Amino acid sequence: MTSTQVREARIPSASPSEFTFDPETTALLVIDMQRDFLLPGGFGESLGNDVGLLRCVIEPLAALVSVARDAGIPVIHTREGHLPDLSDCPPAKLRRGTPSQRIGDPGAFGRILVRGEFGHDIIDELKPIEGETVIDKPGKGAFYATELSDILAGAGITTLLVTGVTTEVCVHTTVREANDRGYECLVVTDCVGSYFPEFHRVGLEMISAQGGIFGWTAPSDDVVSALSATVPTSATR
Ligand code: TIU
Repeated sequence: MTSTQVREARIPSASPSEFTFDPETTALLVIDMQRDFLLPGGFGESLGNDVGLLRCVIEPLAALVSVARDAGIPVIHTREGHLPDLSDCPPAKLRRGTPSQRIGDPGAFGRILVRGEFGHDIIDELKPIEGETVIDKPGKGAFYATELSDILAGAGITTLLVTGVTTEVCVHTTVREANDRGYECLVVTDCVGSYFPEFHRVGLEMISAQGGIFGWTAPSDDVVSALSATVPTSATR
């Protein structure tokens, strides 16, 4: 056994209770901040959604990403989408949605949710920087049919700060997957968004209910404060 210094970050205000984490074993997950979901005139808006409800996430999330980069916390981005021949899209998923606006159909920003198309890529404000991992996922969860587990294990990551869109769909599915795999998850409340304010509110409540059944929640200001006030503590490993 060797004694090492652990930097402990604390968020006393987290729900349902104080959340502590070691920045050395933490990653920031940025889920599906893609043009198809967020740009005015895009796929999300064409389905009748108000993209403003998602776009309010951009500013606090960009700030959090910047702080994470400065703190040396890996930033991992995901994109929901499919191969051009849609061979990785189950027929059941393909059949969902409005008949004129399905995955693979032409949209304002290229074929909807198809890899390589303009609309499939991440918005300019949150563009990954060189060296950051981008996970292309065919499902709502970031673990299903992706290399995410291997990447996290390889980097010794045990805690995830989870952000992105949408709260009740891809964020929730990913947090549930992560929880079952043994990760500690904190969902950053103003850095996740939904087209449905009620789903957003209840979705966040569901994460931390029952003593943190899936994880913790806290606003980005508190995460940023915790990171800037990390204190080294002695630990035996
Ligand atoms: N990324 C993600 O959440 N994909 C979705 O399809 N979300 C919806 O809310 N539709």
